[in-house]
Amino acid sequence: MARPKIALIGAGQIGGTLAHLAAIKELGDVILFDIAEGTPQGKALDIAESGPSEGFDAVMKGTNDYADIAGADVCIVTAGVPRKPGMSRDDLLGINLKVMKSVGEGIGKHAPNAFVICITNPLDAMVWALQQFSGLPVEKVVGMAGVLDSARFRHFLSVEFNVSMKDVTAFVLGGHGDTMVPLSRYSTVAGIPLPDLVEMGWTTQEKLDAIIQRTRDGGAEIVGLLKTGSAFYAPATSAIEMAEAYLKDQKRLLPCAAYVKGAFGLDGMYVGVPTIIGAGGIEKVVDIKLNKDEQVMFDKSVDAVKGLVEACKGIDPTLV
Ligand code: A3D
Repeated sequence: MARPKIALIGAGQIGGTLAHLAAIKELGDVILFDIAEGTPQGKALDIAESGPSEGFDAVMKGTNDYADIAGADVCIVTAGVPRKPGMSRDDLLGINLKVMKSVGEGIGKHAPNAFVICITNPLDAMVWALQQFSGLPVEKVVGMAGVLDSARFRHFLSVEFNVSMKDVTAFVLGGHGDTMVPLSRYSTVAGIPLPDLVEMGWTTQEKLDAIIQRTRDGGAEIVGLLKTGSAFYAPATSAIEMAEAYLKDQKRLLPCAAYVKGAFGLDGMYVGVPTIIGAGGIEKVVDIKLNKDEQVMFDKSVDAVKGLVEACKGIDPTLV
C-alpha cells in the first residue's frame, strides 16, 4: 500500500518540526510547502539526510507550488506569522486571515479529501475561516489547541505531584486564548480527579489555581523566553498526535477546536471541545456536562471567539 501523503503548509518553526516528527514516526511521505523560496526545499533535504541515521524511507519534498500537495491525506497548516513579546494571538488576525484565504483555496483545489489541521493563530477564528475558504466538510477541518494546552497542564501537574506524565490526564476546553478553560473536575492522576487530590492533601487549591493560570499563560511564557517567536516543539507534537489518530483510525478522544452545532448549546461555531478523531475526521463532539462555574468560563471563552469571528467578517465580507 502506498504511504500516506502529508502536506505541511508553512515550513517555519512548527512546519519544520512537523516534517521531522512525521519522518521519524514514519507517518508517510511529506510535502513541505511555503511561499519563501528555498526554505521548504532546504528543510526537506536536511530532514531527508537524517533518514540513513534514523532509518526511515519516507520521501521529503519541499515546494512553492500548491500542485505538489495534490492528493494529500493530511494537511497541517502553520502558514502565517507567530506573535512576538507583547503581542496577543488576536493581534495576528488581520495578516493571518489573508494567509488563510490563499491556503484554503490551495487546499480546496488540490487536496479536497484531506483531513486538515490548522495551527495558525488566532486559532479558533483561523480554523473557521480556513474551513470556509477551503470549502471542505466541517468534520475534515479542525484546529489544534486543546491537545497542546492540556499537555502544558499535564506537564505542570506531573511536576507538582511528582508522578509520571503518562498517568496525568487533563482537559482544557474553550477558545485558545486568555479565556481558555482548564477543567479541574475532568483532570486526573490515574483517574483521581484534581479536587479529590486537593482534599487528600496532595496539593492546595492555591497551588492548583497557580498551575491553571500558568497553563492559560503557557504560550506567552515561551514567547517571553524565546523573544523571537512562539513555541514550536510541543505544538508540532500535539498536531502529529491528531494526524496519527486520523491516519490510524485510532478513535482518540482529544480536545480540539471543532465545529460544534447542537452540543454545548452552540449553534454552529468552532471552539475547543472534546472530540473523537478517527478515519472519518472529527467523528463525534463529546458533549460533557459543565457545572455552573465551568459553564460561565466556557461561555466567556465562546464570546471571545465569537468576537474574533465577527472581526474576520468585518475584514472579509465573503465570510458568512
Ligand atoms: P514561523 O516560523 O514564522 O513559520 C510560518 C511560516 O509561514 C513561514 O515560513 C512563512 O514563510 C510561512 N508563510 C507566510 N505566509 C504564507 C502563505 N501565504 N502561504 C504559505 N506559507 C506562508 O511561525 P511558527 O511556525 O512558529 O508558527 C506558525 C503559526 O502557528 C503562527 O500563527 C503561530 O501563532 C501559531 N501557533 C499556534 C499554536 C497553537 O497552539 C494554536 C502554538 C504555537 C504557534
